[in-house]
Amino acid sequence: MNAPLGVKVAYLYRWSNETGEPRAKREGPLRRTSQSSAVTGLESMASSSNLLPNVRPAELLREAIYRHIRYTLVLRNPRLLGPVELLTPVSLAVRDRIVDRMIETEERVRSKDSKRLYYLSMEFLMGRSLNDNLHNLGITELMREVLASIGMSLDDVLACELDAGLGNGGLGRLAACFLESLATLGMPGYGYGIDYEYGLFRQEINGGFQREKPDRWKANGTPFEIGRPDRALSIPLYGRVETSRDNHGNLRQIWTSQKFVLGIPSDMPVVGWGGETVNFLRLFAARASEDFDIEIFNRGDYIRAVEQKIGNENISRVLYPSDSVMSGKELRLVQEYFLVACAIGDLVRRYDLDHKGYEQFPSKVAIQMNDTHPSLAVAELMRVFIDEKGLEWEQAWELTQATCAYTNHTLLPEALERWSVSLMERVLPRHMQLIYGINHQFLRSISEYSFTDPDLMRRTSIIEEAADKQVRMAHLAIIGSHAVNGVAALHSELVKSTLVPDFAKLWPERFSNKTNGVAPRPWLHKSNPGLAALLTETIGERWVTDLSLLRGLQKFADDAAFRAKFREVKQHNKNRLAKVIFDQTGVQVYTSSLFDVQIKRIHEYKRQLLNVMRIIDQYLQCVDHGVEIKVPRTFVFAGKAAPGYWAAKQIIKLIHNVASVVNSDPRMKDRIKVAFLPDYRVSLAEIIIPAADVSEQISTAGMEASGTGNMKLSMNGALTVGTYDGANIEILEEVGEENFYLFGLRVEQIEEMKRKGLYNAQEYYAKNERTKAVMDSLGSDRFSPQEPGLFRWIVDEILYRGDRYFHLADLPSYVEINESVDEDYLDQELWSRKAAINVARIGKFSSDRTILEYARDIWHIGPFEQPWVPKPKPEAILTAAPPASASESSSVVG
Ligand code: 26W
Repeated sequence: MNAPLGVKVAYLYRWSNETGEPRAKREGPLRRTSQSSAVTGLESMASSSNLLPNVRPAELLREAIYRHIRYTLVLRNPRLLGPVELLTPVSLAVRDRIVDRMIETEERVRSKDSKRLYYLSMEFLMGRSLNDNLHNLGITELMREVLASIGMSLDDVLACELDAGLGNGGLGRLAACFLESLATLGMPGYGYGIDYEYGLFRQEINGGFQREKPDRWKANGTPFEIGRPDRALSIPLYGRVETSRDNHGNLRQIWTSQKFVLGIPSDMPVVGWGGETVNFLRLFAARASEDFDIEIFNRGDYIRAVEQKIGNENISRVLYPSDSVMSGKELRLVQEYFLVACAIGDLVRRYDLDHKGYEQFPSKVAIQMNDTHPSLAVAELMRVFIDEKGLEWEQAWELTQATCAYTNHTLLPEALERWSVSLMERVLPRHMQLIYGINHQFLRSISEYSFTDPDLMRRTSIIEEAADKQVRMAHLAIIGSHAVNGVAALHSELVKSTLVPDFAKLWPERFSNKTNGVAPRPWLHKSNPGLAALLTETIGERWVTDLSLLRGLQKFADDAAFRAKFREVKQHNKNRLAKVIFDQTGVQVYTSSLFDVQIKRIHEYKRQLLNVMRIIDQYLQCVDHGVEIKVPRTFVFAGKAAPGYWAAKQIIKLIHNVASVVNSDPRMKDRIKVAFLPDYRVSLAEIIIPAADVSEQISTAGMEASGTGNMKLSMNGALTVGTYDGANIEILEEVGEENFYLFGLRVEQIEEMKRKGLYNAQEYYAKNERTKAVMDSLGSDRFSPQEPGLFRWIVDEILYRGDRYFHLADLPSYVEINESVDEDYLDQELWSRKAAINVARIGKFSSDRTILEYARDIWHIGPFEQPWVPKPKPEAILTAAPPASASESSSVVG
């Protein structure tokens, strides 16, 4: 170390105390403008003042790392540490800077008494934190330099961080992008979730079959999780409800004899671009409480009592790995309630810190429910208001409804949550009672319509009257919310027209669309540095926080020099992916081939099978009919199948079998390669997406609510081959038909065929030679010579069992559109023009835009326009001091 640390720290403190008041108060508005920016202020101080003589940011950072090596890890020689060991001290050095800003952000919000948004979700797919945080603080290169000075590569350290894969797919990653946008926009928005010990399983491939392994994501430490045991909550479960009278003689319901489990929060900081705002994701872990089951203890059965405790810590053990079929398992219901009770307990406590009474609650708190998984929030808020705060039903209901909002992410009937009434009565007796109350009040309110529509009450009731009565969670969420939205224009229409038409008619003003988006910092600026640099060089840097500015690129699509650079960037990214493919799968691909990418969960409705059929078709055309393949392609697949989803797992096996036949057939002259990259996750997506030429978005129309991978790929210069579904439609509208490869049936056609029973797969089979050949190859073991009959089920499913996903109806148009892709790709100038136009016109799909719409229409949280955030300056990040007022309060981050 160069100089005694204490000296420099003293400098920093003195410097920050100069004005004697917190920065927030000096600056006024929640969002600082670039003129009044504290960062700018700090910058000028750092450069012009002599308060920090000779202290370079790199030295400060190195010292911070050394300090953690010594005092956190208790190790002596930094040069002897490997990348895994360095991950923690490096992260902690960055975290210290972030914590200052987190405290400052909280002070700012509290001093302004701003309305806060709480985003409740069972899933947050955060990926790796260190890289994201360095990036948004603008100190990645600085860190690279610092680590190089001790002989370490930053990339090696970054690669040691295990992804926080606390989600299944689209819904979980959307939540992560939303948090990033909220922080970048300077909005007080916080994520609340579960601190799963195991995230989504790790996928290994064995003989072409998926094997699930536990995801020990915490194994290398989680330095960005800041434990807050002092904020623990006690969560009641089970027990029974008794009726008694209170002091005023009123009837009160008392939930009693419950068991208790503790919810222990940890905060993951969420750093906005430039580091001005640092929000947090608060994750709760379940811990046994002293008095979980007091009765067993009282009976003196100590060992059993401890065993029970261990059992209760299972609540936050593992993420449920299905994103399509609800499990109906008691543990999942308990998890959902655990999240909701922790979140509501915590956010009400935070509200209580600064407010008296609850009249203002909805003007200070917004709760967004990410699908129905946290929809018990409606009942829990009612319980807290009535049972704990003593409010009357009517007022509690008004406040609850004005606070909550619900986003729907799927129309698939098997994914809609229903819980059996008997299970809910046992686990959550008080909530069941409240749900009956809510339902009763709702049904009474619509009773006037029963004269004209006697069936209306049965259809809309929260309780489904079946042999085993069920609670329909979507109905609870809709009735308990003031706003309900879908995630793409088509999807939001389908929510109204097919999912809940009765509610849409009752309350048309409650329904809206909020088309998804993705965060451009992680998904473009960070993960595609080559393209980012080209964009900045061409149109300036402001696109990073205002993606609509990418339009300025449009005229450069006609500039041959620009296109050449654009192609060069893509080539570089393809070379990098080719190495990863080889390392992970042993498949050698040609970097000059077209990279055709389908990366997403494996699902029949997403139709990976359609993609495979097309590959088989090309293969058969080539080897059986001598048709020349004009454009060499590399087909890249990645994605996990839910462990209990047999067909999806078989599709993974099929991809592998087709890959091994096609990749090794000399007649193909290496023109087609197929690779399945195992263990799809955020950090792998960051490598695949920048390298894609073609993005496969080929779901059966009406089934993909939105899609977000489609946006990421297009944003990175891939052209979409897609159906008229989800957000594909809006991407098509933005980029223009001539820059999008559209094929397949539309929703109305699918609906009509379903209604009239018109879809006959056997007809498609009989009338199309190539379709027939593909199906026959699947039935004939051509792709399973060692495993006879392996893929016969596909033929049965598609030809004889009605195929809900209309594969054969869309196969010919899919094959045909791919011929246009080939033709266009042969003309590289034409192709890169189209790809560049895609990037230029993709601005709508920034999650900043999405968040601004939620803020304006649903949450009523400012700012309502996107501010410009200046590029972060390392000096400011490294030399910023803790806020002067930090010592005044012991609990600044509440
Ligand atoms: C209860 C089991 C379960 C778990 C997760 C059912 C359903 C889900 C999610 C709602 C599935 C999901 O991730 N849906 C995806 O949400 C994305 C974000 O809005 C959309 O882009 C995808 O189209 C949609 O499939």
